[in-house]
Amino acid sequence: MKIVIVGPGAMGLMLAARLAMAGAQVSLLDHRAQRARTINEQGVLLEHSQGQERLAIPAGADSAALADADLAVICTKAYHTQEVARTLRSHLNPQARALTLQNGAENVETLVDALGPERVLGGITSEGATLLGPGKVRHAGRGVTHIGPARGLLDDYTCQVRDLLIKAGFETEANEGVQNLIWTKVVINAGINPLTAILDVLNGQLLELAPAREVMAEAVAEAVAVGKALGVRFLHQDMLAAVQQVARRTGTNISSMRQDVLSKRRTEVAYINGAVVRQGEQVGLPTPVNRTLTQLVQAKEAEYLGEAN
Ligand code: KPL
Repeated sequence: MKIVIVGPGAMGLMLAARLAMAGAQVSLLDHRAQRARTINEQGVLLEHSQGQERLAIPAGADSAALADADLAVICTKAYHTQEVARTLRSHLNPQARALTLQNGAENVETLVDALGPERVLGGITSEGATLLGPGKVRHAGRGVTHIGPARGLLDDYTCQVRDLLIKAGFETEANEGVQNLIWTKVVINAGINPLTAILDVLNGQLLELAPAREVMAEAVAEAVAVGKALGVRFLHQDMLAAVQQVARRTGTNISSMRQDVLSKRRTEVAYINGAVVRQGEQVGLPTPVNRTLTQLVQAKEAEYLGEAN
């Protein structure tokens, strides 16, 4: 299976490296040509608990690379999904499918609008990855990955992708009901990401701070209530315990939102806690804690991006 990973951020690089180490045919697609050239020249450097590997993984900025892919794995920020969906519609091989492993609540719908439900898989992962620089990533904490077809019923293709991820060393399950997966991850990110960005701490440190634990519990309770009102069946009965477990397992990781704030980049808060607020309004549930977390992260963003963002 020829795999094109769209977006060489922390997760994209870590996946590409692990897949390449397992012998998969993998390449990276970036919208920034200069960064793609750097990765092409220097390879991908993966740091992990046992040491480090440098892997030669082809990288480019030409969407034509999608024409002979069998699978496109989307790892870009959620605010790029519309643009990625348009690119996939124009360039992705018609036999190929797209798997989104992005953070955020609405990526599957955007890809389905562009490609149709039969060509889209959604997934979530709690693997921790920290971007160290262009083409450089640290695999900082093991997690679990779940994938499922947007159309609903499990099929051979989804099982093949699951087997590929397992071969690359990821604990992976294939599930039906992609919205259950996506909302499980939205709740995890809503509970961890903004607090780590606001307090400027590692994921694991949240559990050591009593006020952070309290706010996390409130944000999670609101997000779970909204998900349930939307008909979501969460992967875990006790979502707060699940969120705390992810914070523990990725304890030394810098959450993606904190990485964004530290690098003065736009964050995904509007697609995580902001999505909880929007969907809460749809189902008539108040979400004051998620609203406040969204506003606080956006206030930080405004300090470095300016009010216009
Ligand atoms: O998904 C993550 C993120 O940082 O975006 C977690 C699982 C919280 C790991 O840091």
